[in-house]
Amino acid sequence: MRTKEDRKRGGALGAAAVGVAALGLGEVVAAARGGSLLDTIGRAMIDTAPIPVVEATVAMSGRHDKAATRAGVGAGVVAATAVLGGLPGRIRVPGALAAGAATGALAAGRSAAGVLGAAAATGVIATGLGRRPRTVFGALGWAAAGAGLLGVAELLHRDLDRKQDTGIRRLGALGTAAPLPEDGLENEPGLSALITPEHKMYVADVNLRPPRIDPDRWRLSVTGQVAHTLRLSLADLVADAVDFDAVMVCVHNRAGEGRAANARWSGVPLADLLQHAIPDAGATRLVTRAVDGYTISLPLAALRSGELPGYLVVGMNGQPLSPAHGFPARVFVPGLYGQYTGAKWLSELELADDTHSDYWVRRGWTRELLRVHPHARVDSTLPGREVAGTTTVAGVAWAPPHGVEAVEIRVGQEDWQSVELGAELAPAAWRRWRTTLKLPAGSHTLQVRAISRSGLTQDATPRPPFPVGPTGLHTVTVEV
Ligand SMILES: Nc1nc2c(c(=O)[nH]1)N[C@H]1C(S)=C(S)[C@@H](COP(=O)(O)O)O[C@H]1N2
Ligand SMILES: [Mo]
Repeated sequence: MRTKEDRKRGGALGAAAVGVAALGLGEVVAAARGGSLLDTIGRAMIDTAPIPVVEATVAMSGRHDKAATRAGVGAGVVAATAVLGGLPGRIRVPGALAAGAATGALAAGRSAAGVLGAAAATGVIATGLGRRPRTVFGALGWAAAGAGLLGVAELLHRDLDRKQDTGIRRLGALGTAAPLPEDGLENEPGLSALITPEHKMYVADVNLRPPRIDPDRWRLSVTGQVAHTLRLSLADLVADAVDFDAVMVCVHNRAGEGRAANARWSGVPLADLLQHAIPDAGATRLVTRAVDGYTISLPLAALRSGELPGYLVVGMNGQPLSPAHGFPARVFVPGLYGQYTGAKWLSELELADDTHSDYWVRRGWTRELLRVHPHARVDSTLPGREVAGTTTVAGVAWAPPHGVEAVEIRVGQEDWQSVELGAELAPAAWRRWRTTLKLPAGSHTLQVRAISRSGLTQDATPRPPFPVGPTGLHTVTVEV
């Protein structure tokens, strides 16, 4: 005999299964319009989460923050449906409609596809909770239908991604195929590549999926307080692009982490572009605005004087930008943290005055430009190949835009000693380094620090990314 408790439990399971089905239909409906219900809800959460929550999530989830957020949102929708299913019969459907309306309101202004997805999911929940599956088989049926629909949505996204990739590939390589640069530290096992391949570059942004942009229809407008409004096509920009080598670093990159990448970028110097537009006298900031609604603004005077060497970037490592890294164009100022360096997926450059406030500034980050702190990272500690009983330590260091003057290492509390540096690609690029130590048997703590050509020594005090960027030394332990 089924007890009341059993029925309740079975009911929650059935309601959760309805949640999976709702999510599935919501995702298919949104995907048919190029969007995603989950991603829209996730983005709304990212847009509104208090800074300590954002910081904790970034610190915990590392490179998988997007997958973790999406899974968390999906679990949340299913759990919320189970809770709705537990409500007394009379208020179950009104409750579902209210929750659906709230979700639709979150999605409105963010994604029309997300709103449609929310409406479809609400319809499934409102109907499903009325005639909720009462047997395990019934629940499995709803869950299986939901899983199938999620699979269909994924296929639709893959198809859109394939079309985007084809569009990008059609553009061909950028510039002449230059041979890969070398710095003399080739063949060092475990050491980062001098130029980070695109697929190994970290991805950091507020979206769960990169926006898709049709290169043929895309135009960059230069607007606001300017004498000449410009509308530029990708071909216009590619024609004026020059190559430069620089490291991009996320402000969340703590000592030793991998949220940094060194690339050969192609871009149009912003100083040149601004000369064509002729900013009004009252304009003080260049707002880089993206299709994801994100903005980062930069001080105009420093861009025009060259003190901030900014570029409108259209290529990375000889190829157009990839979708994840901002196709078709982004702004990059070597020496500023990613969060301050300019937007990916650019839609507009707007000349504005100081009343403009950026996405992360409105959220509590400083208005001051955050400059990349000098940093050295250990990539590998391996037995020396030339002399038995030695340890070879190798890594990368950066101090953009001035360059790395020296990298030093210390064993335990011993004196700092200099290491061998690879050839410098460019002052704004990262520089590889290597040294061979003779260490007695046992366990040793190694620390490294970078010294910039502008005279800054890497700050050893451990500090978290918020509010001015992390400091502290990369510390590793080796067993000999
Ligand atoms: N449009 C847009 N641009 C953006 C962001 C974003 O969320 N949206 N994130 C910024 C941050 S915080 C960083 S660290 C860099 C990361 O660039 P990458 O993903 O190519 O490494 O992009 C910046 N540009
Ligand atoms: Mo970042």
